[in-house]
Amino acid sequence: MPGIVLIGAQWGDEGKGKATDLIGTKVDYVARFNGGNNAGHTVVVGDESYALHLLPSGIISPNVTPVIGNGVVVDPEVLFEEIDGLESRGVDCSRLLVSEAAHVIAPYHRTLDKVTERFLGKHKIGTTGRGIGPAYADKINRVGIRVHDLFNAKHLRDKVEASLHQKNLMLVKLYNRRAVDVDQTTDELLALGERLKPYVANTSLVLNKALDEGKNVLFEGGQATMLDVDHGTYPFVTSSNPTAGGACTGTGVGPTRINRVIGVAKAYITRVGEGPFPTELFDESGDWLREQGHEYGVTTGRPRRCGWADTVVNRYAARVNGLTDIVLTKLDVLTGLKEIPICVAYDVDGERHDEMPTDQAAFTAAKPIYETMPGWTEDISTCHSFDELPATCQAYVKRLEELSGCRISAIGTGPQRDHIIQIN
Ligand code: 2SA
Ligand code: GDP
Ligand code: MG
Repeated sequence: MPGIVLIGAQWGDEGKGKATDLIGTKVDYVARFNGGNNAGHTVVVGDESYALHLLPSGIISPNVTPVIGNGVVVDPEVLFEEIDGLESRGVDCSRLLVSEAAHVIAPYHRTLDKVTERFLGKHKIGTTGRGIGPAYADKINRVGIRVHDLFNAKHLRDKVEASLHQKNLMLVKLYNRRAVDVDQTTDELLALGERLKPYVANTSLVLNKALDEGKNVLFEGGQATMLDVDHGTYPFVTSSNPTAGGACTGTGVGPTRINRVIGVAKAYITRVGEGPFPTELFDESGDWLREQGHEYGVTTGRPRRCGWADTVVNRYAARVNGLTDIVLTKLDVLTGLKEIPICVAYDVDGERHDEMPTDQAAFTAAKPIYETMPGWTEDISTCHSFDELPATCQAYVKRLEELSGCRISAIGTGPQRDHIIQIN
């Protein structure tokens, strides 16, 4: 292997949790490199279903060391809740390592996230309200709090004061709210730091050493390509880099250590939050996909917007991430459809676009150009090889592969861990 990046190829919720968990049994380290507890990864093991937010999916596999990299924003309160929840179900979380350089989500980031969305009104992003954007904004503005700041009271107070100076002016003068108290916030963060301390490590060093020793490291992305702050549908994006490059900056590992980049793509497509979505279905087909696929947010419970497969998005994801292969998930959800449309290109004001328009106005105006494939009715969850799939189902996968410009190496045929077909 030994360095594998696994990312979302679309707008998220492609089933990365399941894909990571599957590969996780063969790897030594699983490192999250971006985002925070805005993510929601579902891992189903036997009768147990785990909804993970901040913890890497590898936490479920006992032989894996889970790592939270420097590119992640960590809300310590949420982290402890998640650890406590898992430990009460018998999952050992003591192996967890958290980067000392990761930025911290403080309570005021959560407040600002919600207040900003309210004030944006019809221009809102549809965030998860977890404080992600404000925490990354502080990082870029150089007024963020990093994990290692939590261990030095004097130093932390200075940082909190610097971070709150402008925010308090804004909260009081603009939003008519009370100022956040510097001393109280410092004390709360110090207490959280105390509990966090045993997990904290120089994770860049740990991961590089592991790679030097020939260990296998899986770099797990949260959210997805189309939500990337640089490559996604800006401004309707998250505030981090979920694309493959983020794996390097978000963990402190160089690009020469990466051997494989897996993109997880659904056999159709979903989006949660605001923003353009060319193949979105507003009719009963969209409702049907949502119900068949249980398309509701793992973090917020919001219904996900649903649409037909968009291979312009898949091709774009293959390009900007340098995908080596695609894991195609939720193919079983399409069972029962007579015909299945696939978006092959866009029509933007009468002009055909085979590639993703970089101009957001053009993308917002994009109308899907479809070709239609015949569907299948057989239950595919019991199929264990590609050849066992119904012929029309095989043809659908082959056509998606061809149009996406990237090999499909595995297919998800149901929510369970073993509902997967590996293709050699
Ligand atoms: P944020 O909170 O600042 O990151 O929101 C910015 C945009 O990013 C989208 N986003 C997501 N999209 C899909 N899935 C996500 N995780 C949860 C899940 C979402 C949920 O697994 O279901 O439960 O609602 C996720 N996280 C962020 C978000 O919708 C905004 O469009
Ligand atoms: P993530 O954010 O990419 O990890 O995905 P989520 O966990 O938010 O959403 C994916 C959902 O699809 C979860 O409920 C998974 O259990 C489920 N899932 C994953 N793969 C498959 C599959 O092949 N078929 C079906 N039916 N469900 C799947
Ligand atoms: Mg999710």
